[in-house]
Amino acid sequence: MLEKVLVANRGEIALRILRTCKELGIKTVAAYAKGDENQMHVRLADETVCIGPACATDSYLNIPAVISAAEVTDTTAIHPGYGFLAENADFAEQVERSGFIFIGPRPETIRLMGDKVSAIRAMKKAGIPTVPGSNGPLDDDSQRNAQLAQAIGYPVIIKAAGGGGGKGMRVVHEEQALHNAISLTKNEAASAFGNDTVYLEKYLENPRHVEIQVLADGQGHAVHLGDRDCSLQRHHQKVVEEAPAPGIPESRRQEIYDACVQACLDTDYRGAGTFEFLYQDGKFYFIEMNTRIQVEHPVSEEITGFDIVREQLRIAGGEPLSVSQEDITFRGHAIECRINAEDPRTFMPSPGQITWLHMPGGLGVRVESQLYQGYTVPPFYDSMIAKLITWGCDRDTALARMRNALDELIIQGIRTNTALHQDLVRDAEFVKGGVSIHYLTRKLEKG
Ligand code: MV4
Repeated sequence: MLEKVLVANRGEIALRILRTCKELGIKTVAAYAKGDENQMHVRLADETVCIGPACATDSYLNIPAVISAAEVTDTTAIHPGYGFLAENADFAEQVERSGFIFIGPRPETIRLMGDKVSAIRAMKKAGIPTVPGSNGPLDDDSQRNAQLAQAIGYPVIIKAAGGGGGKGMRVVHEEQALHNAISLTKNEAASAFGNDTVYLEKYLENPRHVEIQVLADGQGHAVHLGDRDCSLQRHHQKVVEEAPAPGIPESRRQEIYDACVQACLDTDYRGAGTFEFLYQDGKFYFIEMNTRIQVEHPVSEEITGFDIVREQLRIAGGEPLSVSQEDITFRGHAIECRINAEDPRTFMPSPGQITWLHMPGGLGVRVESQLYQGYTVPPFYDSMIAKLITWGCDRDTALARMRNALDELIIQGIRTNTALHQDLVRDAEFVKGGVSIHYLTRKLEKG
């Protein structure tokens, strides 16, 4: 087992990682930015190191600062959490070259998946269903590109290989607009990602976002922890997630699970990972792979009773997977609501001090949050301040418990999106299950 883990993150995920380390008897180091001295995980860590000013570029994103913190504390391994340096292949490489263990996939894997063109190629080769498309970079031959788009059929979508998570994409409805869309996306991609490679896919007009959680040890073993539906999102920010995805036929589900596990084995994947799919008309289409622990991992933990962070730490320590697929059983349904410090009308961040706080509780209710009464939400980081997760033996029970949990939640002093969640868990279409990625945006447009 790892002796000492440095947590290179903040907020709820830093606390989540710290808790499992403590549970396993692993010593902890909190690498924190100025202003985060009073974060709960910093108070609870065995050692703390300030890695720079509040601005993330100079602290949580500062590779030399994080590695220096590991050096001065004689850390064994570094957990990057999500966001910040979690999917930075150069960081993972430098961590390893400095003699520390990076808790995550091998740097080559992070690099492979970071380039969406190479990720799609690798997954297609491993037998994962992908979206019909260019299966590679587009060149400057506008006649060839027009032929390709024609063959695939409009609408098509132009995506940047260096993008992901909604950045660097453009939908094209007709040949007339194609050439210009490619040029514009190329230019944007060059300045945003330093890589002007773009590719083309059939644009799926009304899909759901369904993803598969996997764990692999890089020693010939891989398992899946089922799927999650993350279709309720706004501006590419997920708002509600649930597991399992409602209404997917069992046979389809099993096919895609098997394909994902096989792809992990084929690519010698190591660590926790997520295969992102679009799901439309009963079919799965791979779009991206995430090589990190994700915000929504608790819903998979709730339906399996399996600690994903614990397994990440074990894998990083060189141990084989602690379970085989038959040991993982699925029970009930889990839902997660992301509570953000934001204005309910404008969605602008709402930092400030929390003057009154009451967290919900009860059977099947889990709260993942760094908050406490008197906590000040700084303006420098992501506005997510809590995750409310409920479990029930079926979806209706999980939903009923979420209604209660949201009604019990009190956060005063700042504005939050709690009322939006209270509305969503009573929304007839959402309650039915299986809404598309456009549902929330359209609902908000209607007012
Ligand atoms: C798509 C798509 C439709 N067709 N690709 C957006 C984020 C990035 N991960 C991929 N995205 C999309 N790719 C094809 N071929 C629609 C989206 C998309 C989306 C995907 C998942 C969750 C929310 C979304 C919101 C808008 C667009």
